[in-house]
Amino acid sequence: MKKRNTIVALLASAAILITFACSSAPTDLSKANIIPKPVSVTPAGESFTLTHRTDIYVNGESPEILQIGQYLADRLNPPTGFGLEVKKTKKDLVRGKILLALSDNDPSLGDEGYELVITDKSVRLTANKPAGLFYGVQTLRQLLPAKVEMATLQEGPWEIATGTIRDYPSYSYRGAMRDVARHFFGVDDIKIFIDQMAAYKMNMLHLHLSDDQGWRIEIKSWPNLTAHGGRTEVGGGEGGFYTQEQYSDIVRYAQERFITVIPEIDMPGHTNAALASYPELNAKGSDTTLYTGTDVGFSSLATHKEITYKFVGDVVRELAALTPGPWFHIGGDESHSTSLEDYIPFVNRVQDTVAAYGKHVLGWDEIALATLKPNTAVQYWAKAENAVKGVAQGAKVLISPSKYAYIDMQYDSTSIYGYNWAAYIEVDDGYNWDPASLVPEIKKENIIGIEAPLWSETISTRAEAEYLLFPRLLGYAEIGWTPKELRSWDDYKVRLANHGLRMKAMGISFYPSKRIEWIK
Ligand code: NGO
Repeated sequence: MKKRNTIVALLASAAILITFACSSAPTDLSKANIIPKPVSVTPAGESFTLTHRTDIYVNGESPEILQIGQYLADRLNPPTGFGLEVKKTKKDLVRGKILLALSDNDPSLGDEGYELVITDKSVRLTANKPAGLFYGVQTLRQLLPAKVEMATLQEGPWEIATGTIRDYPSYSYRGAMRDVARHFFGVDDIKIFIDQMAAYKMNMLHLHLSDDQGWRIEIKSWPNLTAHGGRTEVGGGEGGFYTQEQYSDIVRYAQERFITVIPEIDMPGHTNAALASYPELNAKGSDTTLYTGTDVGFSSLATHKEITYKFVGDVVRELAALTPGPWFHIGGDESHSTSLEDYIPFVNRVQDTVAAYGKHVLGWDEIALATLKPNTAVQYWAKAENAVKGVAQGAKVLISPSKYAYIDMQYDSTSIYGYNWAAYIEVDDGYNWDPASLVPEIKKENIIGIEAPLWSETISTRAEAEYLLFPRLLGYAEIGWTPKELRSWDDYKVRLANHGLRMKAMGISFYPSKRIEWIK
């Protein structure tokens, strides 16, 4: 029996040797197709092989570091079948293993940067803060073959080119917005999206939680908002909403992936769902009719009534208490049914309310017509002159120009979903621009970052959302992370072509743009 086992083992080793001999291990780290492109990559010309012995060691006191180690193990174990374990160590290097270590002696990496040193014997990932380790882990994933993204057992070998990557982001706000008001998307869809964002080092998820067509977050002191206002959506479907527990679950899931959730309650316009749920919030009338069309600009909270401010105060209080991040988005766009004389004092007062509950205000660029409080930031989507007014008041700008960054814009005239009122945005159009070169008065130091909003009038399923989101989201992730000098379409399109297989392995239904020579 023993002899037979030995023969079996010998045959297995021979098979492994043959597999290794046939595969050409990657040895040039500079050829790795990493998105977003790292700040610096220094190849060392050899390769490292991940095996069942490559356990993950963590060195650092932060509770998050174990969690990041486990996150990496959870990504690697299903496809490799290696059953890698996460172990604590006090050492700076562990031969033959992957080491994640916190050491705050590398100021140039900042709070989100990392250094990844790969030799033929070990992988060493260091960062000042847990977020940096998390991003380093994302890079490590991308250095492995695309099938590492599969949830089922795949054949190796699992090889990585050696060298050193030092990397940190250009902007601290790298975001995407999901409109769950026009069509509702459930917790599971949003969690999948959070994982997709995390893979590309994005860190801010803006949830557009209310609009004319639906109110999507439970507010305990105003229950009819969801009981009535959450019951439909564009086209008359059944709508839906998040309970506070579900919202907290999303926030937690995002936090574990270093993503901050920013809730938006759009006001004073885009409020039909609230007005229909509580008619006393209307200036006049008592209409309780829900709206399932796609017009904008027809609704307004009654800015002269005190009940409106009681309502806003309650909503902000409940939602701020569930939101650990610093931002609260008050919308403020397209208030065509509110006169400017009413709009300005409304926005001024709501900023105070948000500040009273400990949050900073974000708002669409129209809010710059009001008097901005310190820390209020303006999201530039339509009018440069509004954003410039914000800058003149000392506000920071979040860059989301509809012409370049609206993910609900169609790729071209053949696109099945999306709008084209701002532009057609093919994959190269979405990539080939720079946030700090759009408007002369808005310089890099005025900008907190970039956000790509996905409005959902024309989409209602995860696959439809992914068709618009991917592959463009990867380009927005790169614009937010990679310095302008290192970005070029010619280089990006090759890396993106390689990410087709990776997106496929992740189960993403992306739009196969003809401008990319996808690797099959
Ligand atoms: C606009 C409008 C939204 C629409 C979107 C459609 C802003 C800030 N307000 O963007 O209500 O859904 O366009 O592209």
